[in-house]
Amino acid sequence: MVESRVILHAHWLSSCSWRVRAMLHAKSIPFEERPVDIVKTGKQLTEEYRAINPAQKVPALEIDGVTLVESMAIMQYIEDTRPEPKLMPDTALQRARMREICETIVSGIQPLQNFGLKKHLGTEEKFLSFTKYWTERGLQTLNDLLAKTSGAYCIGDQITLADICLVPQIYNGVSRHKLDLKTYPIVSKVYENLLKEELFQATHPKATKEKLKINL
Ligand SMILES: N[C@@H](CCC(=O)N[C@@H](CS)C(=O)NCC(=O)O)C(=O)O
Repeated sequence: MVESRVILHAHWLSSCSWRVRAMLHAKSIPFEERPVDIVKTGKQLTEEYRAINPAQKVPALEIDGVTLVESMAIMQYIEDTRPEPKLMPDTALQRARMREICETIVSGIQPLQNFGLKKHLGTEEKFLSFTKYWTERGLQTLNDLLAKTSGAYCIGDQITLADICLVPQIYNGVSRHKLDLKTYPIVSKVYENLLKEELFQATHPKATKEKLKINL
């Protein structure tokens, strides 16, 4: 394997960035996080950043001499190249269950609440009601899926990619969209269990903001 410095281009509060940050932490891969200001200055929309990620979004990961984009592709690459500790279940059925949860979040919720949509949805009010609707539908789906699969975590008692997708998305919903998790008791229980894990405390946006000395 080519050895090189690992650089995560990310935003401290971005849920997709948190997925990759957690993945790197779980696998004990040392990395440098380079902040991309996607909120105030819109650095992601510059030509300079486009050369890093053609989608002009975070995250992007420089690893093993290549640059990877799309958080799920990055997570799978890390899992494939650094198999320990294992973050995928053993059976094909459980891996499919894990991906149902990942897809519900990655395709079904996150893109429909990404703040990049804001300027295309007219008013703040329209943006908020649009994102709230799709997030709530997604959370209901997750609650139903978790009823079949969860133990302490999304898939039984093993931390998997599903948990790494779940925590950042629920944190977003609760902190930004002020969603009440009481309506989704299984999501709420799994989320609370996961938040206690060192993996999510160490990679939490607040810890990251402090570590990177980001002042807002
Ligand atoms: N499917 C992409 C989504 C990336 C994405 O939407 N990133 C958001 C932050 S979580 C972003 O960069 N938003 C800024 C924008 O859309 O301009 C992934 O999983 O990496």
